[in-house]
Amino acid sequence: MADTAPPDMFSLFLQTCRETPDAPFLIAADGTVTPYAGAQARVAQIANLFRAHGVKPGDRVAVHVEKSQTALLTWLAALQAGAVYLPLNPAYTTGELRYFLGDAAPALVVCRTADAAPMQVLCHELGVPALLTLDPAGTGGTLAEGMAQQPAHGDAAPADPEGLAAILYTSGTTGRSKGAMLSHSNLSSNALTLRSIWRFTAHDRLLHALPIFHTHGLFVATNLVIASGAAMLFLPRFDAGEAVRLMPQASVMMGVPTFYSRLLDHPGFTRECAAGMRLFISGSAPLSAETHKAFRARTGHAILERYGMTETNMNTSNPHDGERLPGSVGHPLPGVALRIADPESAKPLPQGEIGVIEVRGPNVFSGYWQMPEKTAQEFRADGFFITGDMGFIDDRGYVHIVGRARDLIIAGGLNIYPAEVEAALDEIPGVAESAVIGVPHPDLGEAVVAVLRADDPALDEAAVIAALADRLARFKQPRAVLFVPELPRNAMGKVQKAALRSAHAALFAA
Ligand code: MCA
Ligand code: AMP
Repeated sequence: MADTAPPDMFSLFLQTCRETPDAPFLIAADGTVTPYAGAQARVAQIANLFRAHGVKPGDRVAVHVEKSQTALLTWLAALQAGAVYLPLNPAYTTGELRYFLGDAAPALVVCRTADAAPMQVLCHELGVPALLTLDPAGTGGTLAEGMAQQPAHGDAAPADPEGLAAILYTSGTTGRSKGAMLSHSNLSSNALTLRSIWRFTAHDRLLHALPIFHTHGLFVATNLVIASGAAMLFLPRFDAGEAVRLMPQASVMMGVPTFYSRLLDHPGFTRECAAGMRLFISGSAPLSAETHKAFRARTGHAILERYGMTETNMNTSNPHDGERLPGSVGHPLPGVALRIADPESAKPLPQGEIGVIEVRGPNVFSGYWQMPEKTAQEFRADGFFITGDMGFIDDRGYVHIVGRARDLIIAGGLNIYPAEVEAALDEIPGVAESAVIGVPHPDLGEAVVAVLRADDPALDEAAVIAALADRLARFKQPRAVLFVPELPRNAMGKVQKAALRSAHAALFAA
């Protein structure tokens, strides 16, 4: 933990820029280096452009673009302008965006150049006053052109460390997605804690292949690199071949479990390839003990698994120096209180018993955007946040996650709530009822499967997938659609998802 009160996120960036302006910050796949001073200049240009488009402190800035260096710098530019950053998965459809933009009411949207026309219509409909565009490379579009006309310096809006820095939307088990409100100090305290426990220094080079619209790639990876004055080998997406090619230039990698299983499937991923690395970190979904062991056998490295949530940033981590236990997410971070409680009575449970994981600390968000009742439901009276993950603490203090109290599927590190997919399926003509489950998948960990009762015999899998195209981002769409005469129900009439999961557990068996 930081010795003093955590700073605001932009001060953390400025401090590194001041101390090591010439140190590399972003390194592209072709080797081009952007030093901290260069990034600072580009950030100031973008912040000035945002201001020229009317962005004021406290306004939301929504960004729905492909990963690029410029896209990443919009995060820091929003901070410089005193705005609240709202990153959105580029896979979201217009329907999904309408909700997020309507709810967050941003002052400015940055979208892909190719989406300019439909986004203009949407912004008009929702009363969003300003729109900028950015191409996938981050070098074209009105944002790239406009920033070039702006001065490469400028003041930062005064920031309150307890003020809002970002809103990240998470889906819900029922109803509407919720915007998790994250303060500067939520983010900076977590970055400083991780810097210390993972021993990050200015010598580190992080292989960054994660998306930048989530906590993992944006906050855990980027904020930690900035807080350490380290560099990132910044790749547009994860590709095992590219990771193998660039790994000899890196010292650390962060990934979801799929990254590690895909690396193990790559013939070029050898002990020599990983010899210069000091640390591999995994999170966002369970890393199987088999992958952990196979990775260690191949490379000699024990992957360090940690556990977090959008609402809480990082909560636990396996030790840097002690034993990294396969199948466990390690110990609570310094400054984070973690307990296991009975989900119904909320009573803390004795060590070793399984219950819901609850956390409290400087990392935990302040609540959901404009949803005070929802926020109140998910906190205990003493300030602990109810994660919805089920787990226990073993006799050595390691936390183990054994399941989820929420009906949630995690595919390739992305969360999918069955209720949202079921609602979209039920709207399709010919679907009488639906149940959506997650089943084991060799590449993604879990995959989405829809089980349907249809009242139109002509309805088939292709028609169902086609009908979902405009409603749900592709990663939420089922990988298989199964038709059944009846859904299994219990005496209360509730669909028995556990029975469906076990009946179809081998659907994607390798
Ligand atoms: C892509 N597709 C997916 C996923 N990703 N389907 C299900 N689950 C996914 N995760 C679909 C595409 O729509 C496409 O469909 C097909 O799969 C191939 O797409 P492609 O882009 O080639 O996939 P990929 O590049 O191989 O991506 C898979 C991936 C990626 C590398 C696992 O999804 C990824 O980088 N995931 C990381 C997510 C992440 O950062 N999560 C952190 C959340 P089609 O071909 O049919 O059109 S933050 C968090 O959870 C907390 C805080 C924490 O603890 O970190
Ligand atoms: P998100 O809502 O995208 O922030 O996802 C957070 C969820 O991801 C957590 O509530 C957990 O269910 C899951 N998660 C994150 N890290 C791990 C991990 N190391 N092991 C198991 N589940 C994890």
